[in-house]
Amino acid sequence: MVEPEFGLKRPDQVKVAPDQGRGDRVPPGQFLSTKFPVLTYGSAPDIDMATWRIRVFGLVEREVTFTWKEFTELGWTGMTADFHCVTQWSALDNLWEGVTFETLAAAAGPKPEAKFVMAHCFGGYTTNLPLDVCLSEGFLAHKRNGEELGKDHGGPLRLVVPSRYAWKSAKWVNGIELIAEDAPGFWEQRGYNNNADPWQEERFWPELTK
Ligand SMILES: Nc1nc2c(c(=O)[nH]1)N[C@H]1C(S)=C(S)[C@@H](COP(=O)(O)O)O[C@H]1N2
Ligand SMILES: [Mo]
Repeated sequence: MVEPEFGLKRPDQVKVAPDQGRGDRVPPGQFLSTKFPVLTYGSAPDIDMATWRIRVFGLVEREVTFTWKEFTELGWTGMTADFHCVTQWSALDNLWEGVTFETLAAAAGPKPEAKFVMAHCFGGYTTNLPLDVCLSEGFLAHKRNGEELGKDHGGPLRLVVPSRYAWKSAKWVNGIELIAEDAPGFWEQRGYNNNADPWQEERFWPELTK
């Protein structure tokens, strides 16, 4: 695998996710975990780096598809962020390494009508997010705390969206689709809350939460 040349030596090279500035860092109903459990529906896909691609498509000025090498050359950086799983564990201060969503999106040029994102993954998983959320804090991560994600945590590349429950942090991401109207992804079609804000405990559809 191509190792991008990037040493996280200067703190100003690392983006800080918006939630990091909060006084209280653990959302209601969550407990702190020092572990990083694996949560996958089904099994982890087998991915061949030689044929790996990521595509940005939909409401864009120019559809783009990158090989792994091309992707690593887009602008390698870091982001520190907390991670909140709907099964109630939170892992704070993760250092993610990869490319910001903003950088990836800029390569394709979102059209003004683009308001939402559908993330697509190897294996067929999908999740939906507002485009403005993705642009401000979305991150395409290859490493966590200095280590490659590995097969179970979404390697070689996963989306990370710190301000939403972790099912929105799509593993094995291979497509970013920009759309005008919101549409539910895999878990959002199956009873998970569309917005998924951990600070509001938006875990499941309101009627299922009560
Ligand atoms: N492609 C894909 N992405 C996924 C999932 C999945 O099943 N498939 N599970 C989601 C859920 S429910 C959670 S909580 C997080 C867990 O990430 P982790 O296994 O790295 O802890 O990944 C999310 N991303
Ligand atoms: Mo989850």
